[in-house]
This record gives sequence, structure tokens and C-alpha cells, in this order.
Amino acid sequence: MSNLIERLAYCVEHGKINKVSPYPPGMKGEDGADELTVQALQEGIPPQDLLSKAFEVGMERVGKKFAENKVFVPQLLMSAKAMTTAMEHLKPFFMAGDVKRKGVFLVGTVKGDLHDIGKNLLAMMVEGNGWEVIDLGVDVGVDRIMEQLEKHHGASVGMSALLTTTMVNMEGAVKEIKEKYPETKILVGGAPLTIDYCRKIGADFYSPDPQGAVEYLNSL
Ligand code: B1M
Repeated sequence: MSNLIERLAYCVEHGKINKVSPYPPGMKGEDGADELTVQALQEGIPPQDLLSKAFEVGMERVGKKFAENKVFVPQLLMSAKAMTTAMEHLKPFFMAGDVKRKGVFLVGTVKGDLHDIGKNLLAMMVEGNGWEVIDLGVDVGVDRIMEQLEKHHGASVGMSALLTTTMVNMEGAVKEIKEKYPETKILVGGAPLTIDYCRKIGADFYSPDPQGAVEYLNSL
């Protein structure tokens, strides 16, 4: 059983999606995250274990390597694809409440900003670490965040910005969220952001990469 879980973690870490996926070359023709997840469920491995001991572990390993510049965006995307493919098989268990998530994470790119590659990476990493992610997309005004906070009390919020002209929109959003839901943890990130800016606008956490955000969320 543990061998299967470790193989699954390895597939997620290395982006081996399924049997036909050509990457990584050393695993050509071998089962990937897709087939191994089906096999694991057939063998009776609890879905919760697949999430916490295989998918989360695989995503955490690749996330750390990414933060250390040992792998790059394409590898992270392959891992995320392996994880989301495998996660499809767990959906019925999520719906039935058999698998518990760590919490809800609302994420979006700020008002006026259409860059979503970094935000998508963050969303996938957080989801792979056992969180329910509600991706609000791009050009997200504070109203849309407030609507979701209304529905998901206690959710954490992540805001991404890639433009110096749009990152300033975070300040008003943070203020409004904190006024109505002071307990909400707000994370900010994106290329022009800094820890000083995060502090200045009253956000709770800044990370230059998705792994830092994941570690912060997991620490909550
Ligand atoms: Co735009 N663009 N762009 N662009 N674009 C930049 C950002 C720019 C630096 C290019 C340049 O001039 N050298 C520049 C910004 C300058 C500035 O403000 N200082 C710029 C500009 C000016 C513009 C337009 C205004 C251009 C124009 O129309 N005149 C326009 C704006 C449109 C708008 O948003 N309203 C525009 C448009 C576009 C495209 C649509 C063509 C496209 C976006 C496609 C898409 O995202 N779907 C695009 C792209 C691709 C880029 C570059 C080339 C790449 C950005 C990217 O995806 N990087 C970029 C130049 C560059 O970076 N070389 C550029 C990869 C991505 C993985 O990194 O998003 O930083 P990043 O995410 C990282 C971290 O920051 C972190 O995790 C990720 C992985 O480490 N992270 C978080 C991100 N969010 C996080 C949140 C967290 C934690 C971590 O917690 C919440």
C-alpha cells in the first residue's frame, strides 16, 4: 500500500500524468498518476490518504524545488496536471464528505489586471495541498471577493498582481475586507509585490512564490 502511495507522490512530483504521457522520459510506458489512483482506490486505500500522503507530498516536493530554482514553470505545470488528473477520481469522495479539505482559499488577480499564469500556478499548488480553491479569475474587484466571503466564512484570500498600476488596487480591497471580516487572512503576491508593500497595505502575508503561500496557509 505504502509503495503505491509513494509511487503516486513520485508521479505528481515528476509530472507523470498517465501511461501515455511522455514526461518524464525515464517513465515512458509506465502507469502515471491517473492509473495509479484508480488502482489505489480499487485496493481500498482511503481517498484521504491519497490526498494527504500522495498528492500533497508530491506537490510540496515540487513546490520546494521550484522555490529553490531547481525546477521551472513547465515542471510545475506538469505536476499540477498530474495532480488535477488524479484528483478527478477523488471528486465523488469530496462530494460525499469522505475527504476533508483544510479550508477554503479564494484567489484572483486584482482589478484591472489580466495576468493569470502565476495566479493559476498558486491555485493549483494550494489545491494540491488539500485546500478547496475557489478561483475568481482575473480583473477581480473587491465586490466579488466579498460575495464569496459571505458564502464561505473563515476563507482565506489570495490576491495576485503583475502590474505596478494594478497592485495599488490591493490596498482598498484589503481595507474593505478587513473592515467587514477582520479575521480573514489575506495573502498577496506577484512580480511587483514586496514584503514592505504587503505590510504597508495591511495584508497578512507576502510570498514571492506559491510554495511560501502554501506553507503559510498550512500554518494557519
Ligand atoms: Co504583461 N506585463 N502586460 N502580459 N507580461 C508584464 C508583467 C511586464 C513586466 C512586461 C514588461 O514590460 N517587461 C509589464 C508590467 C510592467 C509593470 O507594471 N511594471 C507588462 C505589461 C506592461 C502589460 C500590458 C500593460 C501591456 C500592454 O498592453 N501595453 C498588458 C496589461 C494587460 C492587463 O493586465 N490589463 C499586458 C498583457 C499581457 C498578456 C495578456 C499579453 C500576457 C498575460 C497572459 C496571461 O497571464 N494569461 C502578458 C505576459 C505573459 C507578461 C509577461 C511576459 C509574463 C508574466 C508571467 O506570466 N510570468 C511579463 C514580463 C515578464 O515577467 N517577463 C509581463 C510568469 C509567472 C509564473 O510569474 O505571475 O510573477 P508571476 O507569478 C509568480 C510569482 O510572482 C508568484 O508565483 C508565480 C510563480 O513563482 N505569485 C504569487 C504570483 N501571484 C502570487 C500570489 C501569491 C503568492 C505568489 O499569493 C497570493
